[in-house]
Amino acid sequence: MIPEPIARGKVRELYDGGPGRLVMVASDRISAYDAILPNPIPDKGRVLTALSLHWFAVLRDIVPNHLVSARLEDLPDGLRTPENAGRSMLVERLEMLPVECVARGHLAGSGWREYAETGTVGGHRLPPGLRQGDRLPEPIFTPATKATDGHDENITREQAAAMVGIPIALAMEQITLRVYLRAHEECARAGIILADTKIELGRDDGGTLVLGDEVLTPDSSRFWPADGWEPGASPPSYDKQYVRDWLDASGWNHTPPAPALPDEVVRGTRDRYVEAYERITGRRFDDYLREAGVNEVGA
Ligand code: Q0N
Repeated sequence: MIPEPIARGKVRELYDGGPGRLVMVASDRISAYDAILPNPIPDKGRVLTALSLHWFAVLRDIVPNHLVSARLEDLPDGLRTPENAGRSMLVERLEMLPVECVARGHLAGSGWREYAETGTVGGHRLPPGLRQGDRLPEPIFTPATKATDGHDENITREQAAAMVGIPIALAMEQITLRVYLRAHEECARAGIILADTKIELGRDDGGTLVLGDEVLTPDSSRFWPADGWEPGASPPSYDKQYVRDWLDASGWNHTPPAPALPDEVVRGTRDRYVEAYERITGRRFDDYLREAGVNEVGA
């Protein structure tokens, strides 16, 4: 019997994993312009899980993480299915902080919009004359909260401190900036710019801050190819630009339901996700699939 999720995000599900544990399952659903597209991108959830596992290992000396096991054999009955191979993580149940931890090294998204209006991002005053996509003088911590409509709302460091207390707010900021700096360095070696990233932290039983959720995936971060973008325009996202370009050309007005993607766009998008994994980790995605036990036909 397949259990019901205890929480369902746009693209991931969270299940009970036994005492003190949860199971996170990453689906192949893809969102664009706030809508879930009708067709999945084959293996997208596995690519994102593989990337998270890579980053958890790379970041281990900066912050402990919630991963207990990514082996299918370790999942509880009902979740040990071929479909879940390579896309599931057994994790430690944490008390999540109510603040999304964002680090930005380039101006994009809501950071760019806020700067264009006010000259500041999350209370940080930035130099005048920056263009969309420009690198910041140094990375900044711009926390956010989930607004009631499900969107993230940027808050100041002071507002974050009022929510979690000053010591935790300072620790959160230090961890987030260290994670960004380390990952930015690793991505640069692979010819990829990490424009920004969002991490989620929680506390374990002992009160230690622990890295949760997924980390440094295309759904939580902006990855740009280091070559082939000019500041001033909207820089291409490594993975989804292909989908956005096709949706734009389709004439869809961004009101759900979104149109179905042609097979060729689905294939092209999958290729981009796999390429992102291979460039960032220096490993073959096929090897990940084999090691994760994904070889059954139709899995
Ligand atoms: C938790 N979210 C928000 C999965 C991700 N280790 C944990 N312990 C307790 N709670 C959570 C985690 C984690 N990770 C995180 N919700 C609960 C993001 N979710 C949305 C749904 O899919």
